[in-house]
Amino acid sequence: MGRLFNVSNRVPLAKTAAPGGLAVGVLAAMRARGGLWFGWNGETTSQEPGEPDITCRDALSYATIPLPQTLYERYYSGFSNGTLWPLFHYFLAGFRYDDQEYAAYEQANALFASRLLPLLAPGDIIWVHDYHLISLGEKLRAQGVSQPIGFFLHIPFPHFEVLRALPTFAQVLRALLAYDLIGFQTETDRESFLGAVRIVLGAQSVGERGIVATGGRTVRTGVYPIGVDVQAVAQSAAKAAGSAPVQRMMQSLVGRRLIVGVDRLDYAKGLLERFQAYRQFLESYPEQIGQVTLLQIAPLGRQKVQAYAQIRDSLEQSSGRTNGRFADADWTPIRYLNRNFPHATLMGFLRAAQVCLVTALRDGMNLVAKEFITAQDPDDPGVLVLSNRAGAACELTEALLINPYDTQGIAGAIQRALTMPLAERRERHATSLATLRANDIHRWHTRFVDDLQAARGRLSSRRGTEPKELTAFRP
Ligand code: ADQ
Repeated sequence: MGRLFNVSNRVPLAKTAAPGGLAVGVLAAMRARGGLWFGWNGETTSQEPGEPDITCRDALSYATIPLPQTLYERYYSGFSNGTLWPLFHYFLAGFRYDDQEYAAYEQANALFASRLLPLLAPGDIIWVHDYHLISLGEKLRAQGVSQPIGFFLHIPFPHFEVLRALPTFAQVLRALLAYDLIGFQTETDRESFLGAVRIVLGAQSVGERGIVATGGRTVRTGVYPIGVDVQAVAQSAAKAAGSAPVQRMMQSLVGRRLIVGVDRLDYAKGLLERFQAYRQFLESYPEQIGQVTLLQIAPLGRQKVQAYAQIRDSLEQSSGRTNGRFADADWTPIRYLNRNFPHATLMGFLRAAQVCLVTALRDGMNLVAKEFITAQDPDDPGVLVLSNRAGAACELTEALLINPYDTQGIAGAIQRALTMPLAERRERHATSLATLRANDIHRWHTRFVDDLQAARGRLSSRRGTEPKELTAFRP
C-alpha cells in the first residue's frame, strides 16, 4: 500500500491544541498504520507560509504550516466555526454568512493544497478530515493530483432544508464531489448528503450503494462510525484509577457518588441543558441532595467566536445558581472545571463515575460516551445517560437514551441510573461493550482506507475532474 497522508486543520503537536475527538481518532489510525499528518501548526504569521516543517515525534511524522494572520480569523473563526459548525449542527439561530469569510475559507484550502502538493508521490493516498477542509480535494485536483482522495466528516451533515440556508451550498456540494470517497458517521448523515445531491444533480445521479455519478466519474459514499481503541482505553482507565489525581478526587468525594461530564465547551454539547436537568434532579429527588457530585470538565476553545463567549457566561451563571442554592458547608453539587487533563486521567475519572451525562443537542458521534463504557469496571459498571441526538445513540442502544431538551426526562434518567440494580447495569454494559469491540477505532480506519484504496481501481476511468454544472436546482 502507498503512504497514507492524513490532513486536518489542526495537528496535535502544538501545546495549545484543544483536545478533540478528531485528534484522538486520527492518532489511533496513525499509530496503527504509520504515514504522515499534514495540517496547521496552530500559529499565525504575517508572511506567506513557506515549505511545511517536518517533525517526527513518537515514531509518527507531521508536516505543518502556519496560517497568514489575515486569513486565519475569517477562515477559522469565520466560515468554519461561525458558519459551517452551527449550520451542520442545525443551529440556524447561531449561524451567520459572510462572502469574505467564504473567500478566506477557499483561500486557506488552496494554501493547504499548494503546500501539501510537493510532499505527494505517485501511489500515496490522501485522507482529508472534517468541515474545515471540505474544499481541499477540489483544490488538489485543480493542481493535477490524481491519487485517491477521501474525506471523512466528523460532524453531522444537515438535511437539505437546513443546508440551503447557506448561500454557497452548491459550491460546498460540488467541492465534496471532487473526492473519491466521502465518509459519514451515521446513515442519517449520508442520507442527508445524498438527498441534497438528488435535489441538486437530479435523482438519477445517485445509484446503488450511494454511489454518485458526476462529471464522467463516480464518488463513493459510506458510513464509518468512529470508535475507540477499546483495549487501550480499558487499560489506561484501570491504571489511572490508582493514580494520584484520580485518588485525590475520589477522596474529596468522601463516599458520595460521582456523576461525570467531559466535553469541549461548545453550545452543541448541551451543557446548559445538562446543568438545568441536574438542578431539576436535585429538586425532584431531594433524597439525593448531598449524596452526589457532578464533575463537569469543559476546556475552553474557539473563544473568538461570539457564541462561545456567551455559552461560557451562561454556564458560569447556571452552575453558580445551582451551587448557591443547594451547596452546604461540606458539599458542592457541581464542580465545573474549564481545563484540560491528560487523556489517561480523564479515563480514570470516567471509570470512577457511577453515571456519565452526554446531553449533546447534536453530535456527529461523541467519543466520550464510548470511552465511558470502555473505561468501566465490567463487574460494577456505571450507567451512560446518552442524548438520542448524538451519533453514538445508533450503536449504544443499551444506554439510557434521552431527549436533551427534556429536562424532567434527564432528571429521571439520572435517578434511574443511580438506582439501577447491579444485574441490569452489568447486562447493559456487556451489550454496549460488545458493540464497541466489534466496531473499534481500528475497524474505522481500516474500512475507510480499504474503501479508498478500492476507489483507486476506478481512477483510470476518470474523464475530467469537474462535476457537471449544478444547474438542475434553482434556489
Ligand atoms: P468532539 O466534538 O471534540 O469531536 P468527542 O467525540 O466527544 O467530541 O471527542 C472528544 C475527545 O477529546 C474525547 O476523546 C475526550 O476524551 C477528549 N477530551 C475531551 N475533553 C478533554 C480534556 N479536558 N482533556 C483531555 N481530553 C479531552 C468531533 C465531533 C464528534 C466526533 C469526534 C470524532 O464533534 O461528534 O465523535 O469528532 O469523530
